[in-house]
Amino acid sequence: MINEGNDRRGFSGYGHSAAHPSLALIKYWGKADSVENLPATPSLAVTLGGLKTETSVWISRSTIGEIRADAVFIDGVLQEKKRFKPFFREFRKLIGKKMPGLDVFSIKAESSSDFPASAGLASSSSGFAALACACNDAAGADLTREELSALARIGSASAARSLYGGFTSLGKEKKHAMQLFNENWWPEFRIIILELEKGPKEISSRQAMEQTRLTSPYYNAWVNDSVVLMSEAEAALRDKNLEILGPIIRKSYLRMFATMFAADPPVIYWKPVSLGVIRLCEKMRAEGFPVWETMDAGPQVKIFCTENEAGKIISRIETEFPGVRTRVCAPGSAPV
Ligand code: 2P0
Repeated sequence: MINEGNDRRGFSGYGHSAAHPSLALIKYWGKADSVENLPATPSLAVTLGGLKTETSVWISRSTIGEIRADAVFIDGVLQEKKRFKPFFREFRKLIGKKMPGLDVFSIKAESSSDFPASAGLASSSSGFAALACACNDAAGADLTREELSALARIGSASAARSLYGGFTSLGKEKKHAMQLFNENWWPEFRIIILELEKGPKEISSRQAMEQTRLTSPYYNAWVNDSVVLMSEAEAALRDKNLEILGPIIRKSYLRMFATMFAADPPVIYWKPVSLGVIRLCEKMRAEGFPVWETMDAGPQVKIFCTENEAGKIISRIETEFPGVRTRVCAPGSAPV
């Protein structure tokens, strides 16, 4: 919200947004362009209704010649500027085009999530989506959803998908994501998030992706194959058929990790407990439960199932892995 009305050079504003993270069914792993942050693979994801990041942004005027640094705090801790620089540069470019004369300002953001950050729970997706929306709100810029999605992508490619509710896709080398189906389209679809380890990941997904791209002999095969998996998954999702979608989800995450394991040095996010849960999912499938797991850049495991099965699956996990925190999510909405 702009507080100082017509005097564009004297403007200041406050904005707020809450966004849900985006969990990939078909994985993005690898960049086609690391400056523009364009994905080398297409991805298909669900927005997670049960988890959220809230962000407040304050924009304040700088007089010509005065330099005020931008600052981002996550849970009260000042973040490294480098991570946010390209995002803020892009935001200023957009504002400069839409609202000439409004490009000299500094930005302060405060963000917190109701789930652990940098632990493979997609906090950068909800983080940059909420930051894009809160910046837009603070500047009163009326950026379109596509512009916001492309802006969030500069921060983190998965964040482009968090701008939409329900089931989303981000095409190979595309600038913004799109919604495939909204959050009410498959109301029985559930995602169980297992918090197996709390600490931050040992290697950032950005660094791990680059290491994989540069050194894994399987990287090109992964990129080519992901296009095939994407079209198969879109068709299964359209039919709301978990029996067909599940095995495709499984291929996507296992093939992503196969390329990482083959990197030099290898990238290994898995912990013994992660494999334990994967084995339990196999066992439950053999017993006839439609449960399909996935993993991301961290040791946590996420399980896809339907509403009817969620309770039984959780009690089984609690019996075999006491102390593991579980959260059940339904498809979530776009940022507010
Ligand atoms: C995804 N992941 O599709 C994949 C699957 C992790 C595994 O997107 O470098 O934080 O900021 O664009 O989006 C995590 O990577 O990476 C991710 P950047 P991002 O959700």
